[in-house]
Amino acid sequence: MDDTPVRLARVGGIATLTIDRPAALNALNTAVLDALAAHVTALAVDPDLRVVVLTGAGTKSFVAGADISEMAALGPVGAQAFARRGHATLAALAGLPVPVIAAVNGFALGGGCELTLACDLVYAADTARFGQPEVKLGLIPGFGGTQRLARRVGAMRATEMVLGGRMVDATEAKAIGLVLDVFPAAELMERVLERARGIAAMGPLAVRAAKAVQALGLEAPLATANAFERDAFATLFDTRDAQAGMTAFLAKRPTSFEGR
Ligand code: CO8
Repeated sequence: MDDTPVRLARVGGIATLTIDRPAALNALNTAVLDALAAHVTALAVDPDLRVVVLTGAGTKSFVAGADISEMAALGPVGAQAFARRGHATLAALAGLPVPVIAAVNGFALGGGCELTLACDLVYAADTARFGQPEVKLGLIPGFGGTQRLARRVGAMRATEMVLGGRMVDATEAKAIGLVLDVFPAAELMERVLERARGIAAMGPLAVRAAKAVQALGLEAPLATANAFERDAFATLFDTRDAQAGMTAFLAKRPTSFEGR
């Protein structure tokens, strides 16, 4: 039996990673973080990869946070190492060259909410609930939640979530920009895969360039960011995909991209 805590399924260019520890509501322990990191490292250098979808096993939880039983035994030195492991894994996930989509099938709490924040697109089941409840444990978010949450939903809403530990349901999560769309739980994966297939059908070099330019640009002054865009735009004209895409448009026929 395959007992890895993170399963990888590949259909064409779409890789689905499923965090599979349902007995602990898919909580992130060292084994899960290491398995996730190993998959991400391999996917990062896969030229045929188009989209990554991330979800949790079962119907109740996406990820209910960092593993509290593992954390309870840590002192500051161990906690520093655990936080570094989490930060490195989430940074590698966020830094994948293709879009990463979270399909949030239930609780996304603490490190689970932070995991969604490292994804480019977040879709949720109507049963999903989000929160940063670390303050209830006498802690603060340790996998980037104090930083990425404010960048995604704005500082004041993030402050309320991080300081108050209140959970938000899927409808509120959509209203505040934590989630892009909410689907009936039974339809979540199919609807997310539909979106993933839509992106996977686009020019893959263009999709990668758009993600990279936007991510870099958001960290840079606007003039620098626009310069990144101009260069990436121009470089794409040297690809067969761009030539094929524009030629096909003018000939009024569909294109299939080669990724070259
Ligand atoms: N860690 C470990 N085990 C967990 C976790 C978790 N985060 N969440 C749930 N479980 C386990 C429960 O202990 C339980 O195990 P068992 O059956 O052996 O008793 C099983 O999963 C089922 O959980 P419940 O019985 O509690 O299920 P309920 O439906 O009653 O409640 C909840 C569901 C509301 C999700 C509840 O389980 C809960 O509150 N979980 C904890 C949520 C939480 O506080 N998450 C944040 C953790 S802290 C964090 O993520 C910090 C991230 C950065 C760390 C940086 C490192 C230094």
